[in-house]
Parts: sequence; C-alpha cells; structure tokens
Amino acid sequence: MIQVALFVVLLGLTASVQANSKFYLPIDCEDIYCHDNTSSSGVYTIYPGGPTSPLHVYCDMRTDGGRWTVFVRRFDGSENFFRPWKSYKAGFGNVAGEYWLGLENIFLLTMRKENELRVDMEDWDGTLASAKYSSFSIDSEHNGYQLHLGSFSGGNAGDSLGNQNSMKFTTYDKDQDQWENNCARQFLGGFWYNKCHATNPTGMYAPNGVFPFRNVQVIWSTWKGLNYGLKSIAMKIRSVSKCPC
Ligand SMILES: [Ca+2]
Repeated sequence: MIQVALFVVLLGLTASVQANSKFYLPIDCEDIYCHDNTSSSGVYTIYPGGPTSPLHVYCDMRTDGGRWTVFVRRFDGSENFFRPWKSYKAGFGNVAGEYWLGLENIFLLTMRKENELRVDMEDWDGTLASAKYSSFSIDSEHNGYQLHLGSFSGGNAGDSLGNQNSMKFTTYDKDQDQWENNCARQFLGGFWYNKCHATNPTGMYAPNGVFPFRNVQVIWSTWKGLNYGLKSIAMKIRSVSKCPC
C-alpha cells in the first residue's frame, strides 16, 4: 500500500511539473531553444531581470547552432543610433528591426551565465563574414559597463574588437574612452571606444557602403577597412556550456 501511495504521489508531482513547464521564464534565447528546439529565429520574451521584467529580444536560432541572444542589430538604417547615455543604458529601437538591447539588460544577461560572443556581418555584395570571441561580459553601470572580452576564437572577418577590450562604454554625453576628445561624438555612435576603434557597430548607416567621412560608418576594419559601411551587422551572445536538451 505504501508503494502504491508513493507511486501516486510521484505521478502527481510529475503531472504538476509538466503543467507548470509552460509557465517557465527563460533568461535568454538559449533557454527558449532548450524548451523547444524547433523554435525559429524571431522575437521572443526573456526575463534576465526576473519575473517582473519581461524583455523582448531577437533570437538567432539558426546560425552556428543557434541559441544566440542578439543585443545589437543593424541592417537597413531605419533606427537612429546617435543617442545619449540614458538610451544606451535602457535600450532603444524595434526588436523586430534595428535595435540596441540596453547596457543594463546586457549586464544582467552576462551576469547570469558565462557567454561567448559572435558578430555576423554582410557587405553590399551579399558576402557574409563573422568573428567569434571565447567569452563576453560587462560590468555594472557603477563600473562604466566595462567590457570583458575573451580571446578571438575564429571567423573570416578577423579581430576588430580585441583592441577595445577592457574599455568602459562611451556616449556623446558620457566620455569614458581613452582619447582626449569624445570618440562617440566624433564617430557618431555609442560603444566601448578606446582611442578610438577598429569597429563601430553603432556608427552611421551608409547605404551602399559609401560615406564621405572616415571611421564613422558601421565598420569592421579587419574585414573591409576603415572606410566601408557594412550592409548589416549583429552582435549576439550565448552560454558557453551547452544546454542539456
Ligand atoms: Ca575621451
């Protein structure tokens, strides 16, 4: 009788867990993929800041095994990225289009798990390139959202971000770069600028790659040089320990 009762209790517990599983709160796109590995790329809701802070995000579920949480995406020039600190902190844009996820959200995401970084880009001939880094995290606002980047781990675009490792974030109204002037103001973005940059993902979007001023475009210089504005770029993170699914 005891065994039967135990079995019934266990059955009840299993049913309860299964019933509750549809109320799961994913921290990132990896959690969504683990919950349903047939998920396609698109907009999802994640909860890196806890159950009362839903956040819309674009998940890349296809590239290189998928599970990528995208934190910046440019591809048509529809969004203005020359914005102040408060915008870069909170995030802006449309997650179905061009957007910046927000430094506070990126901080929460990279605090929860150990992540790697992937950057995907495209030129105006439709050629694709990428760059990967073994780890990626940022500090809290108290420490200027300082960037902590691991080693370059591959990709035909080359390493254009390594020189900006350990930099704090700079916007036109908050100068934390290593230059005597303000890199964000000079190069029209908001980023982890050094003195100043070899990549400028939040820079001016230049149709056909052409823009009369050097370094201000959406560049990844080790691939296309300092004077070529890319057609698209996306920066995305995922956990380095694969989900058990
Ligand atoms: Ca400066």
